[in-house]
Amino acid sequence: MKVAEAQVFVCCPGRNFVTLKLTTDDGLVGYGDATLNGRELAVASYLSDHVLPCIIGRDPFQTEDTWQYVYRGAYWRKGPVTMTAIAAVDVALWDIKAKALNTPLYNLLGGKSRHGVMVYSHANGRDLEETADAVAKYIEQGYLAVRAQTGVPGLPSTYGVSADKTAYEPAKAGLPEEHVWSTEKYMRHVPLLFEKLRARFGFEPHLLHDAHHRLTPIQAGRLGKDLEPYRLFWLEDPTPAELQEGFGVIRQHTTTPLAVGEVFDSVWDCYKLIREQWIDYLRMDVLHGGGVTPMQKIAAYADMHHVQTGSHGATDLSPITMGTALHFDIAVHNFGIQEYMHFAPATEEVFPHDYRFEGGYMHPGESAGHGVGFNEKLAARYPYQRAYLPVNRKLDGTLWNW
Ligand code: CS2
Ligand code: MG
Repeated sequence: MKVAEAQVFVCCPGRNFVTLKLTTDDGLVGYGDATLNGRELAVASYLSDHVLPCIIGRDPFQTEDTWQYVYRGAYWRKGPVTMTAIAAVDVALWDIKAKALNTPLYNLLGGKSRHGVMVYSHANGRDLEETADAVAKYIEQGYLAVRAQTGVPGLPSTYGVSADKTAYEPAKAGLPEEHVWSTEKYMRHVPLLFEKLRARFGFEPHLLHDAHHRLTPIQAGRLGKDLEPYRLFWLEDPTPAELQEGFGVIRQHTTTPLAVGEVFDSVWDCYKLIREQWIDYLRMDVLHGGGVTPMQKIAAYADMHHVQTGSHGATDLSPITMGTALHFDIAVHNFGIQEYMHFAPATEEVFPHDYRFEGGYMHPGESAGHGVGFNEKLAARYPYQRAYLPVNRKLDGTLWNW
């Protein structure tokens, strides 16, 4: 069996996605996600112009050798564009391999280690009341875990909160929006949210929060300490992680569990965080983390250090990534939790899938492969629209982390 054809599709069913389709000489098809929010065309070109000519003719069963070939063979290693492209190839090959063996992908990753994949979804509101009502909605739907993000008095907008109570989608057509930020206002307000949520819902629901890279380590230590009475499942992206030692500072001040890694693309972004047990959950995923092949190894390294997985699963990772992640999640021993943001109806139509939500858990399907398809004809109706994530400035105009 050989890879005979490789095609890249860029479409915008609700938002932009980049999809790789590999077809073998005996007609088997594998799909990979190559979406990088705000830089989609860079990945499409990296694939089409540089990687895919080298994939034609390769044996799709050779996932390890192919991954090493496209990683080491490029000479220029790592980075979100490179690793997202590599992930698309890797996932498409795993999809083909599982289909060729007529088995769900999880059976090639160790088989089921649990009956379901616990997920969390996103509740947000412009004020504390609206946010608490949004959390209530997810709990009523059976979610065992909910992420809560709320507007901050005195700020016109903030991360994770939609302006019109629809699902939060940060990437907008046109040039980047400019948002305004105040760490002080934010840090005073967030503990009030979780005090209210615990008073209303008790301590049964898992509650999560995303600080979205906006604090310094000592500010994150302060916020983590202020949140301790509310027993968060995790405080995510408390500070940017280029300096991994910064998490050691946070760790000295709080026992609130820490999660980081959705922007990581290799183990070198987190090996100290894991080795020193400076984090509790690793947010890397099978898309921006380079595929199933590296994520199995990184998860095993994390497992040795009491670190669990907490895969990124925002709407800017396509259903192909969600489907593949669920196969990975149900098999990996040190699974923690899976993010699951609801896709737009148009996205669901373009990417038919067999995974399902039930009682707070997601379940990968039983069809061969990762269980997610791609409707090329329908996708063609949604042409790419350039979109950017916002940028963020402090009250004095300093460009800060969005
Ligand atoms: C967020 C993401 O889901 C999350 O935890 O951090 O939605 C992130 O903002 C987007 O993936 C950026 O494209
Ligand atoms: Mg996040």
